[in-house]
Amino acid sequence: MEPKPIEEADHFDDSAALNLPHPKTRWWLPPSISTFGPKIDQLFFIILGITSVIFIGVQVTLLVFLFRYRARKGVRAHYTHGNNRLELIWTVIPAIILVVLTVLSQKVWREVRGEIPQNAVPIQIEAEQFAWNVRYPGPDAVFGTADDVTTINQLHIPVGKPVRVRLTSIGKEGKHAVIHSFFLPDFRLKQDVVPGMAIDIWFEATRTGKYEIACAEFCGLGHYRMRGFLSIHSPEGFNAWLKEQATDVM
Ligand SMILES: [Cu+2]
Repeated sequence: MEPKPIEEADHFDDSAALNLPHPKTRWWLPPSISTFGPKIDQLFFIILGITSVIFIGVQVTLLVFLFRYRARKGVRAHYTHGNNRLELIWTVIPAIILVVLTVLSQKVWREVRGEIPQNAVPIQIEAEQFAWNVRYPGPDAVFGTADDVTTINQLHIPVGKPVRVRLTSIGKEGKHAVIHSFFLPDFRLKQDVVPGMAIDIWFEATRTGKYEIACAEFCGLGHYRMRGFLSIHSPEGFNAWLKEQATDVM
């Protein structure tokens, strides 16, 4: 099922169905719902196009040569020193393609991994074996105080606003701090969570709905159940949710 666009789903309700890949299209990419997702997809399609053309060209040439230069009675093998012009062509063209891809990728990379927007909503996520501990600073806007809002495996964010997530890995109750990977397939975003490091990422949703968070790094026997949920609200819905959570804390 196509996830509902913002216009139709601006009043997010918590019982909204999880957006899972449609059985018929699940072999392909899920629709992208982040601001930078379409740019990453575009790069992917450009690279897929170039490599497909080259792959087919190489395979066809291979077959033609296999047939044309097969062993035949009375025909001696021909020794060649190579062809400088051909070699120059098949060196320069890939070099140009790589430079173009580098420039295109760098532009997207800078957006995704560069400076985090100043107005981003701050959130902290501590990954443990085998859950995502989500923390909001609460009404005082300071992390680590009594009014912090915390959830387990439930990340709530507003649509159309950048969100900054600080990722850390913790070992609780005798469990190990290990490497996890915070993966939002629908956002085209994946970031390793490394013990001893605090890694900031950011993203902005372009539509509301409920999506999955996966741990994409094998982190122990319970790795398969390290699944979280991302609920994308309208900005008003998000504030209402946050307020509700904050009063629960008090
Ligand atoms: Cu994990």
